[in-house]
Amino acid sequence: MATGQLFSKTTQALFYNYKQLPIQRMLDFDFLCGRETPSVAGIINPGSDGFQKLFFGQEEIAIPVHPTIEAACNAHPTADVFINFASFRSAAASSMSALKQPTIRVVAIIAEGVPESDAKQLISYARANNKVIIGPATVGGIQAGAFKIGDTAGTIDNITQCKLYRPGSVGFVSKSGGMSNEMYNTIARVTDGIYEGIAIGGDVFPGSTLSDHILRFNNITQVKMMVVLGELGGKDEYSLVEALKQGKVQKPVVAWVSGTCARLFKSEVQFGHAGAKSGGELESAQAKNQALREAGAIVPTSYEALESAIKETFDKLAEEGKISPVAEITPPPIPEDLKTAIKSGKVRAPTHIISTISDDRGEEPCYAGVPMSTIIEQGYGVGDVISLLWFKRSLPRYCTQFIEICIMLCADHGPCVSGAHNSIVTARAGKDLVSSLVSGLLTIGPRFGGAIDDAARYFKDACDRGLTPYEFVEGMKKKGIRVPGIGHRIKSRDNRDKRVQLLQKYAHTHFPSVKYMEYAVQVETYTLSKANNLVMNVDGAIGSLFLDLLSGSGMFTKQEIDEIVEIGYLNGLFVLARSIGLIGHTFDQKRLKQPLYRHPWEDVLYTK
Ligand code: Q5B
Repeated sequence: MATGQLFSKTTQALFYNYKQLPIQRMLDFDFLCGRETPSVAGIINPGSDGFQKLFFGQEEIAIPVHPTIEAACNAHPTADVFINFASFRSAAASSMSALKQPTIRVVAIIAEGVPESDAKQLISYARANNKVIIGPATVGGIQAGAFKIGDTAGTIDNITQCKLYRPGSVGFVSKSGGMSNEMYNTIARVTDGIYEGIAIGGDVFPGSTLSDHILRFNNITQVKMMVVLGELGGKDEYSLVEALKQGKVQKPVVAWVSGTCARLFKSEVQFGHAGAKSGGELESAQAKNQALREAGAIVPTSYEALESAIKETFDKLAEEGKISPVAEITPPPIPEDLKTAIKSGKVRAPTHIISTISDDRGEEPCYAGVPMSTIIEQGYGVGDVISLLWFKRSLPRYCTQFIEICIMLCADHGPCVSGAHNSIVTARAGKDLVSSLVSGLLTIGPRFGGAIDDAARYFKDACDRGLTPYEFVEGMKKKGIRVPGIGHRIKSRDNRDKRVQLLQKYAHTHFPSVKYMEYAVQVETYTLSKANNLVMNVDGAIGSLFLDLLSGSGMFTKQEIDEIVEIGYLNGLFVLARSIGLIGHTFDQKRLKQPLYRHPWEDVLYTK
């Protein structure tokens, strides 16, 4: 790299602490400048690794994420700039660790409020080891057309307006980051633009000083003139005064120290930056402006006159032929983010998902339009929530209570049924809760617990068509289909399923009509004439009674009932209910510290 240069068009940085916006702004700047490689080589996000997807022009790129500074430096040995977005609490430690890496040459510290004692240690280490610190309390810096630190120069629109996508002839250094944005604009208006701009930060002890950068600019051939924006407080400007007096700076320097208004206040005023307070006459803006003027800098009489001073200096250099006109280029347009384009109404994009049951975008989630606070304040139960999320409406209390009864009655049926057995075996194999639960749920189907929908379908069809139980059952037999909702492994005519009886009793008391359930009872009477265990089971009771709920409540149209039966909502009741029991069995096995289950040989018929 040429003498004095901090950056070039191939400089790459490591970015400490993942901050999507400033990194994306750096990459957008790269694209604007026609860089071939992204200026961010890697991200350090303490404790995590992987990749972060960002845009480089229109292309998405994956930037590696590293858990430590050392790992990032090892992985990217040519990245020599460290951009530190750590908080003021950890900025000093991480900056010191970066300075100690042999590959790191420049460290930019963005955080404001870094303890002064820490800043002093960083400065002395950097000076002793020939490294450069920009900051703390800085926005960073920019080499036009080449490399930019974080948020320097703001939005892409501002960067384009200030022509920062290509180098000009002015070296600029200021204390304030905010004012540097303003000055990029001013300089672009009256000169051929910035070559390099640095904000050293407003702390009392900046990592590098105004004169450090002016002396550096003096050695950069492309820089033809310098602009300095100091501020009241501290003595930093005096080192520049010394350098000017000693003849170390050969190029014109236009300077202004802001804060001349401080004298209008009766007492000492602390301006925005930690270092921006006049500690005495020597540190006043007036004294520093005067000293700079006397040392040979071009110092206007007011901030307003700064722009013309810069213009006059530039025009003079141009007249003398010391500045040749910069070839103007049109930078490529940065593709707009979809979100921004949608917001501005420029484009529309199709959605990929449609949802009608809940919405979490507002102040509180809503189930079918009912806010969570209403659900709680008005004492809704699980049955009401199921009504809202499954049926998209509030059902009368007798219906939601029926739903809750179904859930309670089907929550468990002992450890020997298929689902519980599977969950128990899975839990004993050392699997986690979700695996154990799911292995039990997977047994729910046409034989076990999952016959509710089919029971509703077949009972509805047969009842609506006016088939006699004989015609219905024998018709099913001819087709080789077992009547869903009929039959049980342990229940029988003399050992009825209590759950079925409880459901029937509830419906008789609360439902306006139990037409489908009565039809199912007639079917059961017929099947019991064939075999003792062909009783109505819990699936049959829920299936037939839910048909009565749907048609008797007056809350559903005929079409909606057909759709519910066709889609098959009702097995959901068994799945939901039995999850409670399967979770219980899983916890039970784990609590009992049960070992791996192995089925006994004696219980298997080995045959050929
Ligand atoms: N046969 C449930 O059968 C079971 C017949 C039938 C006409 C029928 C069987 C069945 C329909 C599906 C159903 C839900 C497999 C059950 C549940 C939850 C549970 C479970 C728990 C809980 C039982 C003997 C003879 C054969 C068959 C005939 C049987 N069922 N005919 N329609 N429905 N039902 N499932 O005892 O001439 O000898 O060939 O599939 O509703 O899952 O507690 O355990 O809460 O966890 O194994 O309550 O009924 O009888 O298969 O030996 O058949 O009866 O055709 O006739 P079994 P099988 P044949 S509730």
